[in-house]
Amino acid sequence: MAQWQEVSEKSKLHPKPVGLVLQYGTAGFRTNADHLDHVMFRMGLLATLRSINTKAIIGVMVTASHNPEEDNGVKLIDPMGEMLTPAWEVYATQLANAEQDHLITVLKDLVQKESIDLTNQEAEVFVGRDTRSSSARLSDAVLDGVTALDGRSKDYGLVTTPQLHYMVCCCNTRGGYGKASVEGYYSKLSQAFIQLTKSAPNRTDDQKCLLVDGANGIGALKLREMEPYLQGALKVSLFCDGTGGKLNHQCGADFVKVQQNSPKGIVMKAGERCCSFDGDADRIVYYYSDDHGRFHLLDGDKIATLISTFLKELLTKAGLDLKIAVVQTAYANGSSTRYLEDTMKSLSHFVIVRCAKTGVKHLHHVAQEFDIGVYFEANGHGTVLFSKAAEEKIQQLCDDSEGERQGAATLLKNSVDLINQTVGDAISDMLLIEAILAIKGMTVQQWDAIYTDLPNRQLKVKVSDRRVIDTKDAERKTVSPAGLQEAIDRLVERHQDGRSFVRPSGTEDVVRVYSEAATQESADALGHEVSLAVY
Ligand code: NG1
Ligand code: ZN
Repeated sequence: MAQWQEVSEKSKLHPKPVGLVLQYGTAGFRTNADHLDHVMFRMGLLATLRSINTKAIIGVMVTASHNPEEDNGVKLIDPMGEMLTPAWEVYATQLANAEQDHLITVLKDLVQKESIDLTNQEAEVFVGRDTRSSSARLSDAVLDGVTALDGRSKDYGLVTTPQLHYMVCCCNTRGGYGKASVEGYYSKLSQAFIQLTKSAPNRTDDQKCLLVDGANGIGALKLREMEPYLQGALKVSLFCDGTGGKLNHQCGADFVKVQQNSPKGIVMKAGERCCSFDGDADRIVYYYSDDHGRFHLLDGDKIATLISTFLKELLTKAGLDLKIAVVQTAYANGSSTRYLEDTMKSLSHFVIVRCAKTGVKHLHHVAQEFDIGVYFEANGHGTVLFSKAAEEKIQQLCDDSEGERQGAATLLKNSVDLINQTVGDAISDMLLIEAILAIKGMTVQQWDAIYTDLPNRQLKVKVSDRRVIDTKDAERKTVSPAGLQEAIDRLVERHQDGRSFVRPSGTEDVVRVYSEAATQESADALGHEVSLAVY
């Protein structure tokens, strides 16, 4: 078939380095940008086949999120704006690793296995990219892949990852989710935010100010673009906006979370609200400095607690009997889980708490089981999902009720509109948090005081082959190598409130070690001891 010939010819322009093996990890492929040209071309091919297979638009985002500027990566987006289905991750890995002269065979196998009819089938792929210097040429390689299989493509250029997820969802729902343009995204979110914060009339200008660390990346660019749409309802003071510093270097959500410190060079006044995005703006963490200059982090767990409490209170006021769950990972601070499971129950704010494997695709999947699923990784990656039935009930109550019930239903409706349900979104999450704080008249300190985090530590250990570590129970326990779990158990026992687990990273060639305990010294010691047991 002529088509295969063309693919074969074009693929020679994007040659695979012989012997290079990459895995579709926690969030797609990620490595040094110099090794990714062939992967991008092939992901263009894969997205085109997926588009034919699902009869829908598929997204390809070129980004390596919080990794250093020198790295790059690619994330694929399925029809409803969710992450690529795991079965196709396997194809993605096979395609990325096929040696040059084997590529067509692997493609034909895929076409046969998925019964894809290549004749007269329309395919469309949306492509977006972050601000890395390598992203433009790599997204061109994706577009080449789409063209090689006669697919149509739309290049959205510089967008945040969640913006591209939004575009894919909007188009595949024929506008049901919003208008598929960055302007459509800004308008939808801004309108919802303005409506929500109208319910907080006593909010002062001081409370409207927020310091935002844009990680020197795409989030900074896009937030600046969005500002006029917010019509002064939120005043943003943007730093690490890409004009001076390097992407993710000593700034951004990952730096702040892992270092448990503010971005380098930022001056924070006591009590001032600050937040950091990551390199593709799908993560956010908040923080502030207290009167003694001590740094306080409000991570994904604190965000999930704030949002779920807010939604639960509104459901109670609206008299809506909807099941709400909070989905966390093993990295969730023990205090947050205890608060959600015990304290909220004692306050009659019952929420279901579940633990999923690391990676938002796993949390997203679990959250879909409930009427309302609030999911966040501790690192600040997360969102809220509403079932169709839940959205309909909320809408109906807005139309049919009055007084306090209608007020609560309207706030719920505006929250639904403000939330990017396709994936974690730093801009959307930031606006939701700002609206909740305004409506509740809450300072960042009061939010922080909901519960006190257990001191914790995250470490990385380099081993020769991280895949020898296998885990179970949502990664909270190891099953191999033999004896490791017993060793961890013995170490944990020696520390008050101790908890620790290890797992192979899906984005870096390391084993991650997490530890928490009653004091920072104890959490650090436990982390160190467990690292030695892994090594
Ligand atoms: P890995 O490298 O698999 O731990 C990291 C984050 C994940 C997720 C992905 C994708 C931690 C401990 N892990 O995964 O939560 O966000 O990157 O960006 O933060
Ligand atoms: Zn990210």
